[in-house]
Amino acid sequence: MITNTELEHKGNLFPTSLISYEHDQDSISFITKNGVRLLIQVLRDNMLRLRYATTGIFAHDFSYAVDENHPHGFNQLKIEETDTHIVITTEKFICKVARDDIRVGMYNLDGKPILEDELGFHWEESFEFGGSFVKMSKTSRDQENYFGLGDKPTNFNLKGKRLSLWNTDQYAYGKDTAELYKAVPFYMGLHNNMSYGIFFDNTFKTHFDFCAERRNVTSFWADGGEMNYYFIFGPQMDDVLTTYTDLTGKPELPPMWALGFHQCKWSYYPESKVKEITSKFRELNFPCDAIYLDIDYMDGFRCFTWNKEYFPDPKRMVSELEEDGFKTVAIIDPGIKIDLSYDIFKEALEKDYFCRRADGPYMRGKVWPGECYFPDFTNPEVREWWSGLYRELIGDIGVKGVWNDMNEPAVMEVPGKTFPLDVRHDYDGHRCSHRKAHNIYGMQMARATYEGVKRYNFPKRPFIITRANYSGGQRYTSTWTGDNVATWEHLWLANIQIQRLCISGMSFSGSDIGGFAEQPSGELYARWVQLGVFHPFCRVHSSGDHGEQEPWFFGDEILDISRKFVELRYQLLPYLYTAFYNYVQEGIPILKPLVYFDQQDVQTHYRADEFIFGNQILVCPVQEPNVQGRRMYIPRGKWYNFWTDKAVAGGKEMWVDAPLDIMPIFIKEGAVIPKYPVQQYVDEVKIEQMTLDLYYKLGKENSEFYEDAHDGYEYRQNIYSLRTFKLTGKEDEIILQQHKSGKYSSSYSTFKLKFYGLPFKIRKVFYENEEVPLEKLQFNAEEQSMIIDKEFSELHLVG
Ligand code: MIG
Repeated sequence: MITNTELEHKGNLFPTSLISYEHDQDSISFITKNGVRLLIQVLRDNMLRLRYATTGIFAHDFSYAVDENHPHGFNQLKIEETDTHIVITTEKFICKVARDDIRVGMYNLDGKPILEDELGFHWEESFEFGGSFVKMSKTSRDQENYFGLGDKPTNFNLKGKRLSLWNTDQYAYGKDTAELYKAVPFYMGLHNNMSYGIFFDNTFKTHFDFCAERRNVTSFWADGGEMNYYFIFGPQMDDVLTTYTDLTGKPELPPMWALGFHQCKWSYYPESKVKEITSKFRELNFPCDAIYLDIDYMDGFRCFTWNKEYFPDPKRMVSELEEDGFKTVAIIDPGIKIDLSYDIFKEALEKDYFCRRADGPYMRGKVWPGECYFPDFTNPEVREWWSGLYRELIGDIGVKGVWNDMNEPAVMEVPGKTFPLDVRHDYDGHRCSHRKAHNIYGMQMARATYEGVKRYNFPKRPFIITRANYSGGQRYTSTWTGDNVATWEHLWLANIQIQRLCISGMSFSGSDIGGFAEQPSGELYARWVQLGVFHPFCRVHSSGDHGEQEPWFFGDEILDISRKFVELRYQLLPYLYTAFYNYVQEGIPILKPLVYFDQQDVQTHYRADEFIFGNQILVCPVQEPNVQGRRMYIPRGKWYNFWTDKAVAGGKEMWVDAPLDIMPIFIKEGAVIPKYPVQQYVDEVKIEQMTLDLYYKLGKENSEFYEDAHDGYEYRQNIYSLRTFKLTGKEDEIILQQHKSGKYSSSYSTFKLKFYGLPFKIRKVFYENEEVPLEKLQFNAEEQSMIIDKEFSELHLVG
């Protein structure tokens, strides 16, 4: 562990002056007098990769994070020499390497500094583990701010923080807990309206200091491995993030039911209890798509078994639940009970699939089943075996989703709560110790789970949720923020953590709504549901010994408020699904923190309560008890209060009413929001008509609406529909144009258009340039609505 001031660190070694460099295609290799090699790879016009080898020799290049199909290639590369520097210029920015000490600086094309090395690369050799602590420091500008790093439970803006990444089971963690379940060594810096990203792809324990130790220095370092990082230039944050997500990969579309409301608890058993819960949802008309089985469904916590006393016929139960519109999701942990009468244990033992200590014994640790061994998920053969274990659970019994927990990996009652560092791993043929494999263990488990669920659920899409993860893990799985607590502070944290995960490439995430540990008041529960329905993953979960957390537990008022918001989520499913499509296609985060939405407005740099859901809905949770409203910042532009339809001009903070049944929601002017009718679960009813809510704007705004079969893979064969709506508002006219691509044909034939904020009364409607009498469109003057064929291409509404 390095805690001392960098400069006090006597053991630090530094590169000396450059003796030569070589350029070969996309790579430039620099070598210093003391044998340090720096390899700069030009991956895209806005992305370089920098690797340093202290001995001049690089280890075999391998990364779990980088998507093998990531786009790369550049338009321009120029290399020039000056007296002091070697200068690399791409189409987007300039990188200078100093002859004196190979310190690196990045500049925009006008020569303005984006990011410059302070000490730059340095390292400290470790005799103990036979590698080096590899370190990097950068200068920070006064106005510079920092965002990212995955699930960290701290202020959204990271300036002034020092954090480390070491996946840890943190029951009831708190604000500023340094290490949580995930390791996402990616952050974005922003100053002078220029944003850049750093992805430090090193799976050892990593550390980040954002001006905590020294006001004008940011540093990152690792307890081993290679100084290997990617520099991505924006200047827009969305360019940085989509480039990062291109590099580390995007998931496939989830089945739409995975975006519904989910109910979970540790644990629902026996079968009669599960049924009692699901029936109650239907009886109370409270929409719900999934029910979760936590560890007690198993036989003595043995993975892939069932407790036959509680669940005598799982296949029948799962299919009955399915008939009632519930998908079943079951938990699977990594620890395999040491038990020679347990097939899976025996097989793994025979095949030598368990992790071993340095001298040969198995890694033995206590988790829920008692003493366990742990499969080495970093071995491709083990992953393949693990995938195959899902045959019965998914293929035969019909469970639709799998929940991977405890995969930090967590071990009970031992120092460090995880494997000791000497444990050996295959690391896909790059044998190493746990020091290097720890942070990707959970990701590789989720990957094997994904492959298995996908295989046995095919041609339907898989749903996986994991607690531990590493950069790139978004390709395989969704995630949640682990064991939070039923407090107002944790509601505040959940809001920040999910926004942070969204700008760390992991949009498909949510918190345990209501809090996992302890019990929420009805008020806290309602406020948390209000926020949770705007998170990409929406699940109530709680720990069994802390009472009930079903929506009806807190009385009718809370039930009604919760239902009202969950119904809103179901209405907005087509909008959320479209945002998901943008995430899957382009890497655009589903939630957009205000700084991401409008980085030019410096007011946003310290804002974290408010965020944009999708592209056009502004949301701000209420995070304290006993209030009738709150102050919030409305970003620049004009917005409509969703509840009152009143327009407000943004760029300022204002008071917004929010009694308990209201959470502040605003719609961007010009938006076209697609809505479903309320359903009790996805695909409960055939959609006969879609509603489009149109919010008047003087000027233009584009909106999108993506659809497909909600499950399956036909969308990849062009069987989807992507509608782009272009709204143009004038003083006394509104024009709506539609462009459609893809071959999916939806079940409904008409749109119900509802207008908000029109400054005129609609007198005439032109449909494809022909006037149509208002009655023919079932025009409703009071509601400002009309019915129109879904395939229209142009509409003019004239006042
Ligand atoms: O040691 O499976 O975060 O969601 O309910 C606790 C029981 C293990 C921790 C998970 C939580 C889950 C619980 N698990």
